[in-house]
This record gives sequence, C-alpha cells and structure tokens, in this order.
Amino acid sequence: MPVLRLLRVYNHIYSMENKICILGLGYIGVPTALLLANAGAEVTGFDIDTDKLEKLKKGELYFEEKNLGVLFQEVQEKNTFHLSATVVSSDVFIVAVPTPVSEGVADLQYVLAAIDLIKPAFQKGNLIIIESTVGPRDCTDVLIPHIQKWDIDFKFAHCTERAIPGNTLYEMVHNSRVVGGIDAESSAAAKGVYEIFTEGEIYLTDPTTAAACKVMENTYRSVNIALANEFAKLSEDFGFNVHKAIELTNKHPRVHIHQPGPGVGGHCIPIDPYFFVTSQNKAGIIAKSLQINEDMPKVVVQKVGALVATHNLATPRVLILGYAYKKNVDDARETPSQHLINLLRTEYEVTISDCHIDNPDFLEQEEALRSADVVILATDHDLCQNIQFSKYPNIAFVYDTRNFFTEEQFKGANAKLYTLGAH
Ligand code: SAJ
Repeated sequence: MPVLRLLRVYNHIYSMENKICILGLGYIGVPTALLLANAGAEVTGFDIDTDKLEKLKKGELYFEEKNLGVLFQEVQEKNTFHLSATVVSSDVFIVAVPTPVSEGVADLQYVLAAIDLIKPAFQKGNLIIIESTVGPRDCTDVLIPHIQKWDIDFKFAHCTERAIPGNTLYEMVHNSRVVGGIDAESSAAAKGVYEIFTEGEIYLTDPTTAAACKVMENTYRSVNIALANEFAKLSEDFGFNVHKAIELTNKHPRVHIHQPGPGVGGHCIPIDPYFFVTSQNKAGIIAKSLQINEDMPKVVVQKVGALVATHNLATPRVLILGYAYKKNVDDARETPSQHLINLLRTEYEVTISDCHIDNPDFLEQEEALRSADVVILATDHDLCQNIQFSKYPNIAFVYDTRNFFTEEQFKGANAKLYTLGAH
C-alpha cells in the first residue's frame, strides 16, 4: 500500500479510523475483504453462515478464484482480516449479500436484513456501501428511507464491482468503478475506501445512476450473447459456419459480436436484465434476449436428438462434460448444464463430469468418457483440451456447444464431432 494512497484514504475518510466491516463473505465479499486487508485496512468479515466463518478461520477458502489462496495467506500473515459472527462497530460497512430477482423485482430481503444487523454497531457519520446489485430505484426508494428511520447522520453509497469471475482479483484492482453517493461527502468517503486497493478510475455519481450502470452493463452482455445465439441458429439455415463468420465480422473496427453457447449462466447475466423487465417493456429487446438465451438448452437438446437418430443409437448414455456455468471456474450458479440435464433426462441416461467441481454424483473424467455413447461439451474448461478421442471408441459422437474442440483431438477417433453453429 503506497503511503501516498493511504494518506489520500485518510483524507477522504477524514479523521475516522480505517475500520471496515464486510457483510456477506461470498464471491465478492471475500476478495474485496482480502484486497482491503492486504492494503492495510483493518477488516472484519461477517456472514450469517457460520460454516463459512469456521472455514475462513481455519484458513480454508470455499470457492476457486485465481490467486485468491496466495492473497489469503499474505493477509493471514498481516493479521488485518478478522472474522466475526456479529457485525462489529466500524467506520465503513460494506454490504455484499445476494439479491435474487423474482418476477422482475429485486428481492431485497437479504440486503435489508444486513442493514438491520448493522444498526446496533452503527455510529453517527458512519458510511454504508451497498455492493449488492439492486434495481435502479432500490437505493432511493427502499434502502435509504430504511436507514433514515434510524434518525442518525449517515453516509451512503452504492457501488458494485465489475470483476469477472475467473479473473476477479486482477479486475477488482484494475477496473474502473462507479460510485453513487447520496451526497458529495458520501461519494468522497466511498471513493476513499476503494482507492485503498483500486488502481482503476473511480467515477462519482448518484445511487440511481450507479445502479442503472450495473444493470445496463450486464444487460448489454445478455443482449449481445442473445444476438450471437440467433446468428448461430441462422447459420444453420443459411449454411455457414457462425464461428468463422463471427471471427471475420469482428475484424470490423466497430463490431464486437459475442460467442454463442448452450445458454447463459452465473449469478449476473441471466438475472440482472430482469431488473429492467417491467410490465411496460415485457415484449422489448431485453426480455426477448433473456428468452433467447433461456431457450438455448432446448436448441442443443433438439440438435442432439436429431444426431442420436442419424447415428441409430437406441438408448445412448449421454455425458454432460462441464457443469460450471463457464470455463475454468467451479461456480455452477444458474448453469445451463442443469437445464440440459433436466431436458435430456426425460429421454436418456445422463452422466456428468466436471474437472473443476468435486461432486459425489459426478463421474471422474476418464471413467465418464469411457462409459459414454454421446458427449455434450457444455463447459469449455482448458483442461478438456487434453482429451484425445481416439482413446474412447465407445463414443459415437460429440456435440460441442462452445466451438472448443480441435480436429487434432479427433485424429483416429471413432467419434464424430459436431459443433453448434458450424454445420
Ligand atoms: N457467455 C456466452 N457468450 C459470450 C460470453 C459469455 O455464452 O460471448 C456465457 C458464459 O458462458 C456464461 C454467461 O454467459 O454462461 C456469463 O458469463 P460472463 O463471462 O459473460 O459473465 P460473468 O457472469 O462471469 O460476469 C459478468 C461480467 N459482466 C460483464 O462482462 C458485463 C462481470 O464483469 C460482472 O462483474 C459480473 O457479471 C457481475 O458480477 O455482475
């Protein structure tokens, strides 16, 4: 932590001590806490899940993230990260708990419960930062009035991360951030907190705009993935290889088409656009894109069904290779693989294997490949690049939903390779 930056932080938080309490020790709370603690802040992590607290106390992490283990060790040596089963008195409280969406409305119950837990530890002038993704009006209409009922001076800002799972630490440090404070003092104080570890630019605005930015970012990605999925389907009608076409189209300086796939998973892209889907715009492009992405597992299962018939397979055993929602992570929240499995299980015997996920119901990769008639590549983990299909004469065909496998991997193989969007 450079001394100059530390001074800037103290300037922003005025004469307050640099004590921060993080509520919610998940995929965002843990890396944020460790980055702050590593940079010299005195951080306490709180979670209602005591299993998580116990694991962290023993120095164990419960999810995979690049370099997180190394960072955790460094922080343990510094003794700046503490764990507590109650919310402790602090200068800053950061709320990083989930906000599921039900029927187009953010379910704020966990955020409100976290805010209530802050109350006994809260002192005049403390800062509350909401990192959880919320709808554009949720801070102004619900969360701020809730805190105002305490009848005490407070600072408040909304600021979500922009980091991509799989490269969270790097992006948390290097990405820019949008901080939406209720007033200049709140914005400056929150900026000071993020400056402790962020090297990216920090832009100040109000809470409604900050929340809208987050939802717009993930909606942009959802709509663009839906467009790529539409192109994949069209490529089969028109007879071109969508992957080659996307590669060439993206040579245009102002075009960036995303990649088609078996559907969209994770805790953000399939969910956040629903913050914008109200009864007024149910038929708009955002809702339509969500639908296109949600239908992709069905598209894949139809293709596989047709190939099963072409290959005259009576009762094939179908292997879903990859259960994580995307490559090289062990996170399976909202994974499209589960939708594929649900659809396939009505007709076939289905097995599952994922080299990043330890699950007693899954098969180890070698055994899984040896016992499959059909393989559907659902998640493009780098480790799957080592598979040589000539070793598995039992496999009739492989359906690659990610344009991942190479012809090299099929040299001398009995299995035939089919790729979504490449017919
Ligand atoms: N996917 C595609 N095609 C693509 C890109 C992704 O099918 O071209 C699929 C993935 O396989 C996955 C899903 O979309 O199933 C989501 O993956 P992702 O890599 O697009 O996004 P997340 O959920 O891991 O992280 C996103 C990021 N948002 C944006 O890029 C706009 C990240 O920066 C956010 O911080 C994160 O959501 C979040 O927490 O909101």
